[in-house]
Amino acid sequence: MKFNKICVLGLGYIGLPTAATFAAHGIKVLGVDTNSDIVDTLRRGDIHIHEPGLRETYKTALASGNLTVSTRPEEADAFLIAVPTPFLEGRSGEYNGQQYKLADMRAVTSAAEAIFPLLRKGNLVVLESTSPPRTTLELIAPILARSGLTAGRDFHLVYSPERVLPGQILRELIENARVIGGVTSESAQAGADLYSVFVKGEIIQTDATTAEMVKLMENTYRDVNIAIANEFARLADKFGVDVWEAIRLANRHPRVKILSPGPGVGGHCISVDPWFFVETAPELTPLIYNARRVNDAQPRYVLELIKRTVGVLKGKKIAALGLAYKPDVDDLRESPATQVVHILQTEGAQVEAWEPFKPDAKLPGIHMAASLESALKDSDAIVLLVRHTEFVNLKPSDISAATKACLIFDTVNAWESDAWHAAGFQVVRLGVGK
Ligand code: SAJ
Repeated sequence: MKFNKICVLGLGYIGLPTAATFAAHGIKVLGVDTNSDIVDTLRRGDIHIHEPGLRETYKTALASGNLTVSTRPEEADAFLIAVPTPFLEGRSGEYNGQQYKLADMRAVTSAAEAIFPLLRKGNLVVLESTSPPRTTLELIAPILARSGLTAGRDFHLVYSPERVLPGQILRELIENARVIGGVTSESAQAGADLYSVFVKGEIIQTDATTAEMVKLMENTYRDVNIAIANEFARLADKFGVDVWEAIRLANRHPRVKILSPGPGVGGHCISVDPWFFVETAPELTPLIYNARRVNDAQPRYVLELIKRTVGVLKGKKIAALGLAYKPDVDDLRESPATQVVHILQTEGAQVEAWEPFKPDAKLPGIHMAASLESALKDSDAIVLLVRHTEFVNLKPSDISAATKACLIFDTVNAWESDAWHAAGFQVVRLGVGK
């Protein structure tokens, strides 16, 4: 199938790079976002999100004349839905007395409702947003049927998950394998034709519900594996073992690959997606549910670790290094580091936070320092929360002049304890009971 014009609904972390990449590959793209501030920013040639290389790709796409942006969709050969599916605020489900979170599918529903009046025979519609299993068949297809056309017979309908890693989106968009799940094999083929415009990785065709499960399985697998690493850290604390050393040795086994413990699991993918399984089948998902609980409890475990050494936190000044949800990104949303800061403050500590990737961030209730030095000034203790490369590279001499603190809590195994001990610091590492 040939595509002259496509319409991408949702210009966020996935939709914008996808729209820009299609346009840079010669396809006419209308990018649509219901937020007029975002559309205004993009029309000015600016971008509203930080992702390495995106500004350049977006500028190239604009300059080519292939990319335009609007708050409303138009007729096109293909429609891509890349809108957010966050948690539903203020409501949860319950199974056997245990609460679980629910997906907010309103943006997906609105996008499908915006498409159906424009739908023509032979069109392709792709859902990319992470969604609970059977969303394509049971939510999207019925809405699009209001056009009078039937998915799989009159138009093609596909679920194709994005699987790109924030920080490397533009490269992974092109190089990763792409799963295309069609409601029919002809739909899957139409989806494969579309993505083959720029995807260099393998394009694998399957059915829509399998593709939905694949996406959720990938992130759930990672979440469960991080949960077990976090439990190993707690066990190592209890048994006087260094979990990082134990993991390194266990990973010498040819079939073992334990991930890293830390202050918790953040971002808007791994800490969210497993709930989509729990929501649709709570009776089948005790492991997935409990892994989420373990990872969500990890910021509190960090607090306990700190309290064990410091005792009462009231009035203590703490420098928190790193607020991003993971290393070397500027994304602070759903970050376990910010949760640790909030919990420390609830216990009465005065926290100065330093985030080198977003020094100007304004987070409610968090005091952002203007520099590393000002975060460290007058601090009684330092807590390292994100393994940013520039933190890993810090040497004791880089900070000893700036602080009177000699107590360091390293939650991400960034610092070689011996060197810091030699410089007069006491280092308490997460998962090191020794
Ligand atoms: N984390 C650990 N220990 C680890 C690895 C990660 O505590 O060993 C933490 C991180 O610090 C972070 C969280 O987990 O807080 C998630 O980080 P991540 O790098 O594992 O994943 P994301 O959320 O940035 O991106 C994931 C990726 N999925 C997988 O690796 C299976 C990405 O490929 C997906 O496209 C993305 O979710 C998504 O959009 O779903």
